[in-house]
Amino acid sequence: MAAHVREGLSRLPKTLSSMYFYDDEGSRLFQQIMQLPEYYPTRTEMAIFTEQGAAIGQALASQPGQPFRLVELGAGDGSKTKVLLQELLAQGADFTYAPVDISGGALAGLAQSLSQELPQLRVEPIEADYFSALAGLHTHEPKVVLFLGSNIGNFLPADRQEFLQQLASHLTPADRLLIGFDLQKDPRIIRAAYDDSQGVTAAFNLNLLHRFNRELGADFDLTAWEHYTDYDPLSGAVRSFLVSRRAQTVQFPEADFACRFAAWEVIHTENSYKFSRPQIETMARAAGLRVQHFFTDERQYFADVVLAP
Ligand code: AVI
Repeated sequence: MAAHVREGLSRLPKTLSSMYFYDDEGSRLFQQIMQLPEYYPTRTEMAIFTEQGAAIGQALASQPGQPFRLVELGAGDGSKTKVLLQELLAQGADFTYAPVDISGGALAGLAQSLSQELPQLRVEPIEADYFSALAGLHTHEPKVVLFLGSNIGNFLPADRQEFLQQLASHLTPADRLLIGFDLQKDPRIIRAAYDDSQGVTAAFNLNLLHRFNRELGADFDLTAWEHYTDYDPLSGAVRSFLVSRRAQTVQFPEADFACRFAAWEVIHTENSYKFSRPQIETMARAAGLRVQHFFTDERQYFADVVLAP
């Protein structure tokens, strides 16, 4: 982390990786974000699963009676996935759920809650990064890979394409991918989702600085920083920043590094891309995939897309 922070803050514009948001406090704040009235993606994806679970289940379990492995990349607390798991079980699908995460603690919590809520479910958690997990799956069963919650929106376009291509390279013709995409819509609705009235998203962004104070011994003065976010409908990107309210120098003793900030200079902390259907189809094609089903909500805010090689 120290090396990344030093490298990111030596660039212009200064940048920090959004992967550092998710320490214990950041994960707690993200749980709160998902409940906010302005943050529609989680609720909307959940509604798609609740209202169209039967059709989604059929699209995923494409060959009736054939056992398959349901691999979820970045499962989190699994609250949305549980709706889907319930639906598949109700349909009598024969599958093993394999949540993938680099955090053993998160996987243990998920496995524990699943054993209570869905005791009939077979669960085989995989503690690994996404591609090691896919490469290490020595099974002849077809697999269905889930990447939900518009996590794909947090990649830069080139990284996103590379990620899709890598995912596609792990799929055989019988395999399927289900990806959640947040769709382009009224720009004001999108912007409000990342600048909520209770300031939870601001706290989530500022927690990065708290984290560096805690873990790298940095001396960020939190009163001298603000959360700022914008949405650009042309690129489809929500970009989040931390803004330095005054000229200041921050020390990172453990990284043997000091960083100067001009007044109102920003640190770019996150991208959350929003997509159109034609764009999703083009991206899929470029990765050697095709869109088989496009499940969306009434307002067309979010889409869960089934892709096949
Ligand atoms: C995890 N990811 C999909 C969230 C998003 O919407 O980009 C993270 C987030 N950042 C601010 N609010 C939510």
